[in-house]
Amino acid sequence: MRFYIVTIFPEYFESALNCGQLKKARDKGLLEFVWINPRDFAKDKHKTVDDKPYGGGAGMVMLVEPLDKALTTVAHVRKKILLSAQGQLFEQKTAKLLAQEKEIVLVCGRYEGIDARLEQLHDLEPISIGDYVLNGGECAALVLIEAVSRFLPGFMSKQSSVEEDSFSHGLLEHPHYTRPEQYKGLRVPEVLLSGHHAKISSWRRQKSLELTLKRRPELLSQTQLTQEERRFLKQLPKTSLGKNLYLALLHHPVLDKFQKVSTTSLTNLDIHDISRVSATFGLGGYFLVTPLKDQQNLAKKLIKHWTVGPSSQLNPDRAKALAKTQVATNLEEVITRIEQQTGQKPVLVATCAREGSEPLFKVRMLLKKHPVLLVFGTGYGLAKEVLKQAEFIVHPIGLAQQYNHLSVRSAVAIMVDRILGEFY
Ligand code: 4H6
Repeated sequence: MRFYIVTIFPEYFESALNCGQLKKARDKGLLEFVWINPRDFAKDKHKTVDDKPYGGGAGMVMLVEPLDKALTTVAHVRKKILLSAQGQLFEQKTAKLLAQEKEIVLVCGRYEGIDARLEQLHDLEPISIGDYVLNGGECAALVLIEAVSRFLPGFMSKQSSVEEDSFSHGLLEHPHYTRPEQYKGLRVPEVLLSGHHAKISSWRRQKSLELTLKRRPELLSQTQLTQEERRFLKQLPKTSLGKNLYLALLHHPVLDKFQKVSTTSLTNLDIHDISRVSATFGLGGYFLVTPLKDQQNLAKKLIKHWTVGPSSQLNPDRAKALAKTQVATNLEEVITRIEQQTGQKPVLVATCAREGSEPLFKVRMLLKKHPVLLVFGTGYGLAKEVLKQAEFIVHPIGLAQQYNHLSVRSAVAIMVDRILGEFY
């Protein structure tokens, strides 16, 4: 495979491409590098390759002409890549794909950037190695070269190992051990000494799953897992954010259809279904909030019926769900009870079908450190005074639509899943 590297700093690559496996691959003729320096195509005697930006601003911009001329010398190459933070993300699968090419041109920008017309003159594919800014594309080009080269047949001493690496299965790699068997009292896991290949391979897969869940859970959603692997992940102890999340369903102060502050009645479906969401996600608690004594008594009677009454025997799942549902007179009482339970004042977060701008992700982040009380309104939504009391209001669900009349229990289920929902 041949890389053409367009750079004003060819010396940047010297040591990196003359070490270890890359050096070996070059010696074997597996890899070949050709440098093209835009400076060699500069017109003036000073070999200028940059100039001030039109429109003003700090720094300099790479001139289009030297780069255009440099690229014209490699016009026959199909794959031409511009290393740029504005590009598509470079991943293991990109590396594997690029390894199919015979020749690749890598364009490395410097200064503040490149005159945009270069991309109109040449078919360049912008690729980024990650969300950060570098002084130049050279370092990114090296990253790409190294990741791609590993896929070339004959590059790795043992070809199978590239397929066993992190990401090749969409998971993080399992830990490795070598001699001695014991170091400073730390032993190598027994299974690795057993010689039992099936057990070792199953242990490695499990470690790989564990590590991925802990550090990069989003990778699990893009990976094909077997039933057994899913079962394994399910039984792992959870870093349970759920127990820090509390729900309150407010029946006062809420708005009526004339935007007047009023009080609504309890709804049996909301009591049951939100309790079931609360149990399913292992939440800290669910509070039914109403100032009306007879409504409170009704709720308590209903909860008792399902948790200790005759139905608790017949329907133990429902008993479990309703066991965590409590009745409170107002929001202040809910806050006090959460404070008693956790030793911390909960962060109050409001929900509203009409306004609110904060992403639910913010709630997930908060849960790592604080209990959060997510407040839902009934009727035509929470009264202004409650919205004002809240730290922030989360973004309503389904905002693209004009129609926004989800039942509160549907909104609860969707929001809780978006906050805590597992990726896999
Ligand atoms: C092209 C255009 C790649 C290349 C502008 C390159 C990050 C990545 C560069 C620039 C890169 C990446 C010059 C803009 C320096 C900022 C070189 N940065 N820049 N993430 N920089 O892959 O100023």
